[in-house]
Amino acid sequence: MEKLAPAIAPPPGIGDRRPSNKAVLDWVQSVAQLTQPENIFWCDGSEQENDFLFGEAGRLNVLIKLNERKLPRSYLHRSNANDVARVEQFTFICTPTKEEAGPTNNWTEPAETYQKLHRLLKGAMRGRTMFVVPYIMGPADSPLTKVGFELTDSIYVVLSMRIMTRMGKVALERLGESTRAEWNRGVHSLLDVSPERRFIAHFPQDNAIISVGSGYGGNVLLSKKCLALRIGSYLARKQGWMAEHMLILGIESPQGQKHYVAAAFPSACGKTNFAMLIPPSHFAGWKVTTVGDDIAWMQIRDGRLWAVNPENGYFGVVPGTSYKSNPNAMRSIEHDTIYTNVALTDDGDAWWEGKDGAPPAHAVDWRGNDWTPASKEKAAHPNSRFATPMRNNPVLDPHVEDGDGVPISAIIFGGRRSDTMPLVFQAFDWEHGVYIGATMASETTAAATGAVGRVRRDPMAMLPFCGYNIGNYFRHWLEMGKRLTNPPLIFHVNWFRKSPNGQFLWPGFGENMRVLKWIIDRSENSAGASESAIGYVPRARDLDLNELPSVSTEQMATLLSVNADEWRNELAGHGKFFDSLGGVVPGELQKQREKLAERLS
Ligand code: GTP
Ligand code: SPV
Ligand code: MN
Repeated sequence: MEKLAPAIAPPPGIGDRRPSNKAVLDWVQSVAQLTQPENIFWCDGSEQENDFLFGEAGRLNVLIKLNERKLPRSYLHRSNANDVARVEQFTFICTPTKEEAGPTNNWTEPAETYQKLHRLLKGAMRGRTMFVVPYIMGPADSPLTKVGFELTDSIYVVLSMRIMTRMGKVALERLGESTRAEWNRGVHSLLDVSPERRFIAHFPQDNAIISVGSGYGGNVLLSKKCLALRIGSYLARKQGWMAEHMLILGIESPQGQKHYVAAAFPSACGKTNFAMLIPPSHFAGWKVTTVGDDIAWMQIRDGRLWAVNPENGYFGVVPGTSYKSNPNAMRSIEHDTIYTNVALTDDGDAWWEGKDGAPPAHAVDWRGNDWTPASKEKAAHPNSRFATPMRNNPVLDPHVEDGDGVPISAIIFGGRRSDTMPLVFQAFDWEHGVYIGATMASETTAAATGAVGRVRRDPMAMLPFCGYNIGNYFRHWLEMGKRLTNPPLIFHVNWFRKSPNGQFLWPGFGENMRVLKWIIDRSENSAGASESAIGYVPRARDLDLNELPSVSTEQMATLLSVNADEWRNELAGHGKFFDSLGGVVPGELQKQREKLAERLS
């Protein structure tokens, strides 16, 4: 916890490189006048600056240095125990009218919200340092790339932003001198880290974000969910592109044929793991590479959809990560990583539930309390996370810096469903695919505060991230489909179907390659499927299941089954969801639901 961290005093040459854009300088001055920091630290993203700030963060107990031999240049951060995940109930879209925010967002009136937040920010940085963090989202030379500035009183935020974004000089160069340039204004203050004074407010029309009262990742790294998804989706519709909660991966055959796919799974439902997949030994010569693990910005070129990853690092779920489940993630977090809310072993190592090997005999848990294997509490918080630069990833795709992006052959939706949803199925066409995305659901996870394991509709995995009216968002998807002459095929996957005794039926992780291979083959027209009421479903013989010993024939049949009773329930769920949106759902999607009902009857 760092709420009490006092102002820092940088030596000459550090923290004093003021940008020259007049609009930025004026805005920083106005926020400083409001928040009254002791001093302003102008970040340039340099190595010296980073070293200095890590040193200060250690000195001020904002970060704990981990064992240098085991985890070089890596640190542990503990957030406040009341502040461990995204807070959807305190997240607001502040458009001039409530209709623009739509039925799925919390809305408050912009002028009133500014007033309320400015009251909270008044003098909030007294005795502290305000950091100015310039950053870009997207490769330096991409037409999609956006400039953002985050003003924050948290050193943890600054150090994390340097991992998660391209930060510093590169942003000032991209911005230039024009006072009319488009850039995002982000203001963050910890205040007193109280849930009573915790608000994440977005002003899409102003390209502005104000986040107060939290010090936890997704609430305060304003580049990520706030800019790249909420404000991003709003800009994307206006400007004719897409901002999506999707991983992007490349898959290359032994013959050198390469495809890219993008996949939208809700928070903590497997994007990072899928994006770093290592094919099982049976798939000798196949290679999977990561473009991105959480966010895709996509545009149309030559009738195809092209995607860039706007981020520079991964803010990934730690628990369950091991050399067995995700070796590439493990290698990525062996150095230069900030861990948040994991346990600390007596020899300065990081530990979490699901890590390889035996648990330590003693550790300090994520709250800072003593922990032993006999403890009832978890050592690491279920939503503990790593922030690690993407260059640490041993399978980083070589085209990750390409400004034009990579061409997408397939879009995959998916969620955590114990029942109903088969392992994989394919939409009949784009419009049907949009329906599948619009009605997808998932059991809730620890990534947001609130109940875990409750099935909720999460359209395109964007429920918490769509920065405008969800009906218009669906319309935008339908419009994009009309402009695509060579659209990606659309699929739905479910790694999480369970047997009646509650065991996962599918081994998942690397074995998901078998599903990915079918998806790729379908886009090359070289794999079979049977046509069902819900879409094209592979038969067991259409999948490569060789050397997959852990799944019996009966299990496989269940995994691929479309159960009529379950689907009638599912259909009713779709209807209830559409009704709950109060008339904003496009007619095309209502028609899709009627067609599904007919096929099921
Ligand atoms: P966000 O960063 O919150 O957007 O999440 P994400 O979608 O990137 O999820 P991630 O890959 O971090 O996975 C979250 C959890 O799901 C972890 O605990 C994983 O171990 C688990 N998981 C991922 N893939 C699989 C799978 O194929 N099968 C099973 N059973 N669990 C999986
Ligand atoms: C998610 O919850 O989808 C995340 C983590 O990717 S956070 O950045 O905290 O939102
Ligand atoms: Mn995410």
